[in-house]
Amino acid sequence: MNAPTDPKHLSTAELQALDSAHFIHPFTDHQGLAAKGARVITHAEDIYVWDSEGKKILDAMSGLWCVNAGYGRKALADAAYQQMMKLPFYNSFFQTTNEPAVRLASKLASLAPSVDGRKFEHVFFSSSGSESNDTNVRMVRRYWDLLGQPQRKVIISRHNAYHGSTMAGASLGGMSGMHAQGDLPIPNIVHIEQPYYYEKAQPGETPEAFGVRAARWLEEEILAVGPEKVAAFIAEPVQGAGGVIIPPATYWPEIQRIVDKYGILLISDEVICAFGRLGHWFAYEKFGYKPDLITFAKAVTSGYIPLGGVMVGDRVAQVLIEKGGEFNHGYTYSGHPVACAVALANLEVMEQENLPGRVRDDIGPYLAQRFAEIKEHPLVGDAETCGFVAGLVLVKDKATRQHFPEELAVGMICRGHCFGNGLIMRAVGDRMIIAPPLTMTHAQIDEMMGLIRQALDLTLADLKRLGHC
Ligand code: PXG
Repeated sequence: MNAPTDPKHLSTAELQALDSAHFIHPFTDHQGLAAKGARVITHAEDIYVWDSEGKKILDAMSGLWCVNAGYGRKALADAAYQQMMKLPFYNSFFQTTNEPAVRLASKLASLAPSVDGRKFEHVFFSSSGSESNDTNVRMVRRYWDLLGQPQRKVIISRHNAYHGSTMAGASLGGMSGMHAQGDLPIPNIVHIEQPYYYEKAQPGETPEAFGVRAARWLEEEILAVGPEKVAAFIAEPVQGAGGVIIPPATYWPEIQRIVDKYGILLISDEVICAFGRLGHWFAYEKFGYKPDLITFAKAVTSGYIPLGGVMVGDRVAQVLIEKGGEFNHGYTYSGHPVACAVALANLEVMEQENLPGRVRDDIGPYLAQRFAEIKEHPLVGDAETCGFVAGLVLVKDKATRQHFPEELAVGMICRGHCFGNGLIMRAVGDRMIIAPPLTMTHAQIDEMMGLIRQALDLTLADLKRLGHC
């Protein structure tokens, strides 16, 4: 496209034309998007974003599971500005360090509680969740090599898990659509079924019984692979991008029993679930299990600047540090001073406003109560929350749990009505999901629930018109 006449003032149409001419978006059908033009988001405040046409939208997805402290936080912008003026960048290779990275590592260590004497005193920094999970694969393999068990290479994950989009991240993830493009997974990564009670339980099976049965799929897989070859199990505490799949209470304790029995490492991918999302700084606290490695990213800075990393538990840290010598792994931006300064400011805001505690004791229970009400809607088969994430499933028949035909893409119909009404809610197949900022008031939760109900009513009206209800 020709350069715009006034490059300082681009209209929506000009931005959309430049966008489709030059910007390849993640997970996007480029031609399809070019035909209609991308929505241009221009600014944000509190829990709302605005598009270039002036439309105000309630962002019930916190950007992309990131903006836990809400938009418009001056303290975070100030921290970035001051750090950029003082030291915008220096690397942490070659025996150097910087103050924000040191302070952040020690802050994160202080926020991660020890379980049964197992501590998290070390942090490895990256810039994203995907990179962090690549680091996990490297670290896990290094750990077993150093212990003289190099045959332990296999990492077990779950179908429909999301662990990122790099070669290792997408391989650890269990998204068949991603595996189909690019000859994935890479070797030595296998997947078991997810603990999705609504879909996978047998008739009459209680959530408690299902939770134990689902966890035992891990034991079956360990035995099938050969226990001496298994290096680690990786899982999200609550599956996020897979549709907010909340495991029954019995699932994690049984997983812990199994990983302990076979001595394999446990990786808790908390890219979505950490930093208050489930009412705790880290999600393993909520479920009471004992990970060896914890992946984090997104809300560590509330998404204001890219930062990720791995909390390295004692078990792995001791081997890497005491036996390891040089670990030939790291990123240019590991311990980036500006990103770390923003993370420190973000964690301070979260602490001052007690956002994890608010989720646990106040807005989490309130959201649960409001979501329970939405279960009565004729389209909603099930609706559940965990802390400040929530999901509901759209069904044709509540009694038989019958789904709508896949080609109808009912989730996309509902998502369209959400956008139309000024609400950002994600559709994952037939599941509609939210992960709003942790700053929401009760009144804002009510506003959001009103918009969700409106979108469900409009979806139902469409389905009736199309003869599906
Ligand atoms: N692990 C988990 C659990 C995630 O949710 C990643 C790793 C990868 O993080 P990066 O920073 O590399 O993207 C994620 C990311 C969605 C969606 O559609 C979710 C994510 C990313 C993009 C889209 O819900 N989660």
